[in-house]
Amino acid sequence: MDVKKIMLDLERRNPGEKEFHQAVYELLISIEGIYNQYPYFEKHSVIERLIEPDRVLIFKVPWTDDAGNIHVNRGFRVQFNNALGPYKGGLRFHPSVNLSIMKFLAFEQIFKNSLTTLPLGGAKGGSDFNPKGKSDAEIMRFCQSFMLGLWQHIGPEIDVPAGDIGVGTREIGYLFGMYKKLTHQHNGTLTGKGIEWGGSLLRPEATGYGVVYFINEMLSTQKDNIEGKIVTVSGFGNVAWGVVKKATEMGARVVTLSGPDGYVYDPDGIKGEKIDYMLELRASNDDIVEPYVRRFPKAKYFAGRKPWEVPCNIAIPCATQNELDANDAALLVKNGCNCVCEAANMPCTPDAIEIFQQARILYAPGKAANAGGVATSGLEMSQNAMKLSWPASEVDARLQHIMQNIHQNCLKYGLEPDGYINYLKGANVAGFLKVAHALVEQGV
Ligand code: NDP
Ligand code: 2IT
Repeated sequence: MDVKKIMLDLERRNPGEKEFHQAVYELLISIEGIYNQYPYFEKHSVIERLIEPDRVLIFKVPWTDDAGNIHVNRGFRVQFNNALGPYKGGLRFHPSVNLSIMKFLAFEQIFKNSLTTLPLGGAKGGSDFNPKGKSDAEIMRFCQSFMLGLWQHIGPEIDVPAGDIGVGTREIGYLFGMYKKLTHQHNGTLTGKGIEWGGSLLRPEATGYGVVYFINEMLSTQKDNIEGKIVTVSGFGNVAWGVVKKATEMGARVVTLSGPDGYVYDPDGIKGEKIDYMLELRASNDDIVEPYVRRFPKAKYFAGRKPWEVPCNIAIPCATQNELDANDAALLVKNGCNCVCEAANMPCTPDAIEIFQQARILYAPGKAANAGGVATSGLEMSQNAMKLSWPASEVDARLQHIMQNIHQNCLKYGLEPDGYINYLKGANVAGFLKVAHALVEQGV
């Protein structure tokens, strides 16, 4: 495989899409070795076929605000690859959304979904709509208009969207309501639905729970576990909430949360009513964490700073891509952090990852560690198809099993001669091999 040539071609054909280039490059350098062992991948042009999305939908999303003003946003759905199953992946509503971010997320989703062992292809979508400060009625009208642009391209056997940044149960409800009106069908086209009308128990918690299960697996390779560990977390959204809930339940002390405004440090740990308060903070639509210190005055607020300066055993970035850079990584290592686990998608820059790996500390990429969210979406699809609903204990047992399995696969392909586990390589190789074989077997 000529990585340099592939990247030059990719950059020429997709100019300016820096997040997409970053995600492809990260995969290529991990799989180069194994790829070269299978000459038939080259013969079947597997890489060329893998880095070009099957389909990119871009559509206009006009909507009216409460004052009667008309706004126009842009909607996206990148259906990247369906070799393993129907397209599957979240929708992100955030002003930063653009084609590059959609493509990087959809591309990563292919390998993440492959790792879950469930029959799921890879996709992502969303809009540059900013939900901040919008009324409930405005969110509803936006979601309805978004669905008008998307409904003909999705379906339980075609493409099954879900939530991501800015899209939770409320938005999935409005999207589903419009889909139902347009198609006259009540089916499993979206996941993350309300529990009373087709959603799966534990889907809201699943991404965060899965991350903590994965961390425990990582620590078990050092005959250790999460109990008693000091944990720093960034973000304060859905994923951060699940992480804090499970890590605290398993005996860790989570001492930070963050927003785009700065971070809060709570030396007593974020537990009990503070975890419930996270949901209030998120629902306030202000998107700042500063109010936390007014409610819990023992905590301290650091405006404009990132939580990675706080000494910890485990760091879990839960906010957004490229939020943890080389300076942050060096500081974490210097302060004795032994485990960095990505709960967000691609939160660590390539330089930061290199620092973790050179320091030989535990580091896991999002596509392995946060796969519990989409895996539980897959379990929601199964329950919808069977028209029944599993108890929380059954969903949780399946989730734990899936996370253990992903960890095993990372070990299988990521163990290095000196005993260090390269989770990045392990996840990329394990995720890639299944998709690559399927592409070859299904023909051009
Ligand atoms: P949410 O919208 O619930 O929360 C994201 C939060 O992080 C927002 O409050 C956002 O604020 C904040 N944030 C954004 N940028 C920063 C930053 N630079 N520093 C600190 N906080 C920031 O989204 P989720 O919790 O669902 O998603 C978080 C991450 O997890 C994303 O990378 C997502 O792709 C990933 N993920 C989500 C899954 C899911 O099931 N929901 C599954 C797997 C991964 P603001 O809007 O003001 O920027
Ligand atoms: O990044 C992700 O894996 C998600 N946002 C969840 C996708 C899903 O289909 O549940």
